[in-house]
Amino acid sequence: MSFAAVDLGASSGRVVLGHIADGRLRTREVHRFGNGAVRLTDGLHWDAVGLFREILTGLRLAAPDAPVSVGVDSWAVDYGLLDESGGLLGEPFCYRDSRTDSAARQVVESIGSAELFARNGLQFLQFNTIFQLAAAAGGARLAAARSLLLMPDLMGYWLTGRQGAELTNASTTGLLDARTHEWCPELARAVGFDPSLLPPLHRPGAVLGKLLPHVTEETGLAETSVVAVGSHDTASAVVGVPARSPNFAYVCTGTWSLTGVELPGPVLTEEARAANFTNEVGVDGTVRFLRNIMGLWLLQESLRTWGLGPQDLPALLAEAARAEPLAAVVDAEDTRFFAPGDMPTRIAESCRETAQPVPENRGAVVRCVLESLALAHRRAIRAAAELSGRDVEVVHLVGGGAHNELLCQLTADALGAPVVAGPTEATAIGNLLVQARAAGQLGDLEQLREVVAASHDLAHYTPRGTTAAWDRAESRLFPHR
Ligand code: LFR
Repeated sequence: MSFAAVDLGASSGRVVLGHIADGRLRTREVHRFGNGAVRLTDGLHWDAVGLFREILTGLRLAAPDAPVSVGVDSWAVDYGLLDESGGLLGEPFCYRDSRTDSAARQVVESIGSAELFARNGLQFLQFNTIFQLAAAAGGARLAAARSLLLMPDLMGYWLTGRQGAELTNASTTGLLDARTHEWCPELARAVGFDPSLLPPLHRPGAVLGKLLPHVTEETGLAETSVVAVGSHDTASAVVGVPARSPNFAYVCTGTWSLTGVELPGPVLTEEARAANFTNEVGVDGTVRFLRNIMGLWLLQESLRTWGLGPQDLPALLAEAARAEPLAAVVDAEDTRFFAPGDMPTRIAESCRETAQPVPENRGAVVRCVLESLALAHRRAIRAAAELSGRDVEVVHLVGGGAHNELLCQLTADALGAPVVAGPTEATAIGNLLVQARAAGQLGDLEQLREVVAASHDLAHYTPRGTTAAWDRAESRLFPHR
């Protein structure tokens, strides 16, 4: 019995087939495609229709294996608005669009950050859906809208004709109650948004429905259902962490580094709010207590600034490995790095402001980026452990960064703790395993993770030396904390 995972990332998407055999998950990528935001006259957008076309292409390529189900995950918070006939009201905005710059602060000032955190449990990120809606309030599109669908739910709607909101992704909107996991109509109204536009919630594992006839015709898939997975990519990625005990932290790498621990319930203390931690809902009602760290976006945008591509990365990483250790580090949670643009210049500015030497060449910039990420991973993991009371014995680094040996080693060094790297495709794997379970093949999360551990070669990194140099680098960068 095979399953198809559609995993949409901010810089690429893929369709992956998987099936369970002898307690292992065998996967095969059938389609990979590029993705990226496009600037139009009114701001930064995603090409939602283009993404759907790529999904259809991927499903057509998957058809010979006749997957019993398809599950879709993507990055969080972004949405499409539908009119009363179900038509899309304009291309969805990308969360990096600057229209939320001031709207987010205004909402926090009017509701109060303590009140907001007490209700939705989220870290302040200026792009949370609630702030995007505040920025859109009063506009023509919202006035014409009859429903709001998050990106994977929009793709699910186009596949099946059914509208709904999958819970893990709904938890990133800022409109979900962190305790009851129900929509908060009062928060929606507070930002001028009509809560009746929010579709009914469903959980990972729910069957959404069969493919629409024209989708069947287009793809050649006849009996396939669409099944809800952890449709927030980070929720699926954490399912795909090969942890063997509860005492682990994770770093889900990609455009972002989502860094924290998995808990049975939210931590809604004042300390957690002040430390800007988030409580996102995971598969099986778990909570991801984490912070968003800028991640490999810093590297991707540096490459773009230099006119280089992914094929140039190995040479740059080799230069970075030879560069002077801990010459300069920047704060990888600093919002100056959020918008697309010239990262090497922003890094240089940050180094000057903190009285550190400016990296002199590309290898030194890459070294600075990776060490800054490693330091940010350490700070988030230590804070997560302290604020939640969870012991952390091992750090699992999953996603695209697991290929980056220098990043993995530096993370182990900074923390003085072992790092287990892999799988790189944790998100697609988590997506597939939840579908396999919906088909009756697997049990609890622990069992899902046993399958991951049994199916993938993992790389183990042990810390080199003491953390003294990292302690010095941290106090140089954050002298008052
Ligand atoms: C990772 C991710 C993060 C979310 C960010 C924006 O791909 O989903 O979890 O904070 O993208 O949606």
